[in-house]
Amino acid sequence: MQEPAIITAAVVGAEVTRAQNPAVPYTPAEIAAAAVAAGRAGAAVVHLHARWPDGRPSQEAVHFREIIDRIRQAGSELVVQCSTGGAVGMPLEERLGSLVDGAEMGTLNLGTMNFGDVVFVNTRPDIVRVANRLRERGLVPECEVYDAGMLDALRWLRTEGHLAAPYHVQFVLGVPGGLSAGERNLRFLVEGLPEPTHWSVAGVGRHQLPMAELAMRLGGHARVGLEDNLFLSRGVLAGGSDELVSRAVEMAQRSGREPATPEQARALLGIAALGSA
Ligand code: KMH
Ligand code: ZN
Repeated sequence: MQEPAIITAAVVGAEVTRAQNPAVPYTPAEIAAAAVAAGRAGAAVVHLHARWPDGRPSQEAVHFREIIDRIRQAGSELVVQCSTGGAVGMPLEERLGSLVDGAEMGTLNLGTMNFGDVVFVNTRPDIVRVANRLRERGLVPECEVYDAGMLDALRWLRTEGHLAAPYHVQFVLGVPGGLSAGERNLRFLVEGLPEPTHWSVAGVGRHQLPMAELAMRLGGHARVGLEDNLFLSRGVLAGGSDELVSRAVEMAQRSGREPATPEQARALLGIAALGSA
């Protein structure tokens, strides 16, 4: 029996706009609805960002709280993962505003890199600060790895005692400035993990669904959604992240795996059962 596949839905992000795809959610109500729909389609985890009503990225606690409250009010048991990456250019303390009560995981971006034409800054002291904040708040880190050297940062954090299991690794491949998406690169990264751990891949743009399919075959997990990709197929906009999740579910099943329920994802990722804290 193969391990269930954890599908993470990245429903909003910080960069994509409604001008690019009218389905991009902005308000807390819209973001929560997109998350709930993704959960119904088979996602176990939601990767959350927030927006101001005009679409600008927000790391305001009040926005994250409202989104999480609405997700739970709708009866969804999705694992809630809050972004500490925010948007390029945000000061680190502002980025940490997302780590509100109700969050179960938080992202830990493992290095500074070109992010398109701008620089996404994550100095070593920044990374340590985020890791410490996640630990203080009892959140399971998701390590965002955009390039091979970031696995060395992961190893360093482990050695220095800033990071301990359980943690999850997300290979975000295809960001202009990071490692490109492809089978050879993914296999190399998985082999380079410092210890056996659950890993997932988020392919950017047209690489999203092919990388999800590959991850399903290789025994990993996958992230899909509008944050990383606006299209269902060439020239066809996705009507929502839930449509992309449905595709990932089909891919998992073709590989002989079932999509993990939120409860199964919590067990796999070392997160306390909902309501047990
Ligand atoms: N918005 C990107 C610059 C995360 O969520 O932790 C960073 C990002 C990573 O989305
Ligand atoms: Zn993100």
